[in-house]
Amino acid sequence: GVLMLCPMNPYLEQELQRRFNLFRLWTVPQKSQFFKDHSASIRAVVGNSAAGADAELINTLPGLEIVSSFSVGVDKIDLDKCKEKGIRVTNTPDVLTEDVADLVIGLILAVLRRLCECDRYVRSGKWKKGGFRLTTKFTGKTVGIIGLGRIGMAVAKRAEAFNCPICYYSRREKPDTKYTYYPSVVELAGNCQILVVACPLTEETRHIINREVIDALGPKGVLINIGRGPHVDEPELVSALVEGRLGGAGLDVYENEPQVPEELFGLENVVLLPHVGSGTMETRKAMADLVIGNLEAHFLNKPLLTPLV
Ligand code: 8YV
Repeated sequence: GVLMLCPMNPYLEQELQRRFNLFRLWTVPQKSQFFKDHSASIRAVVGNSAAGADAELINTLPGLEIVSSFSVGVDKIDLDKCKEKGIRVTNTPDVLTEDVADLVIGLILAVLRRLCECDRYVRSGKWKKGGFRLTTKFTGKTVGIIGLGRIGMAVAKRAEAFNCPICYYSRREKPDTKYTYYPSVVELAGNCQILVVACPLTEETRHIINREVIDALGPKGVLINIGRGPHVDEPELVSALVEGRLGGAGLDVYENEPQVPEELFGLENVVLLPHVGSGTMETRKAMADLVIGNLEAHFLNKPLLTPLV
């Protein structure tokens, strides 16, 4: 049996249903009874950015062999516990890199050029009473990237086309890039106008955007978060934006999704997206095919396509 933890993608659901004995956890009326009846037969779990195999679920499923996540981020999975128990883990890297990097550029332009506010300006008829006020140029601004992995590199490549100097923070300096390295996030924030969070969420990167970093970025700085909500100390971000201590923000992720701090709703220098970084038809299909491909490889004793553990 394969256990899907929450609804993610109709194509994925349909293809899993076709191949396996599929259980949909969100449709189960009585979870404890369900686990009593089926725990022993469940060999695979399919989760995503919202729901993963935590220690409790892993302990409930004695026959669990593989966790295949419909996401690149695996912060909802207890990787140590999986390692310890010999449970395999796969994710969906690469196929979503371009969409997420594209969206970073979209968010930067939306914040600096006030695209959403401009659209509202036209629709509400305000244009007839006068033209839109001036905004801020993107081309040539310094872009700082936290995490120069697949997504971070794809953001850098795009920003280079806008003639932006690129700098980055990561645990270690990357030997084969020409981008400027800063050994701390505060230094990075102090030396860029646009700060992009593109690293995995771990114990070390939780609240990597704190008050000190926000102050270093300053009233002309813009924060872009396409990583995970908990990368940011959200109350600190909200108060900095409300008090004008930070120039603006483009956010795709939040600490407590789908809850978004309502203080942000009235701010025109903030663009709020509902976690759609990978949300194109093309990419979600490719992600689904990877989830299925990993499960099939596992059950056929073949090498996994994108193994993490
Ligand atoms: C979500 C993501 O997984 O890949 C990730 O880490 O956050 C997204 O792609 C997607 O919304 C499906 O839940």
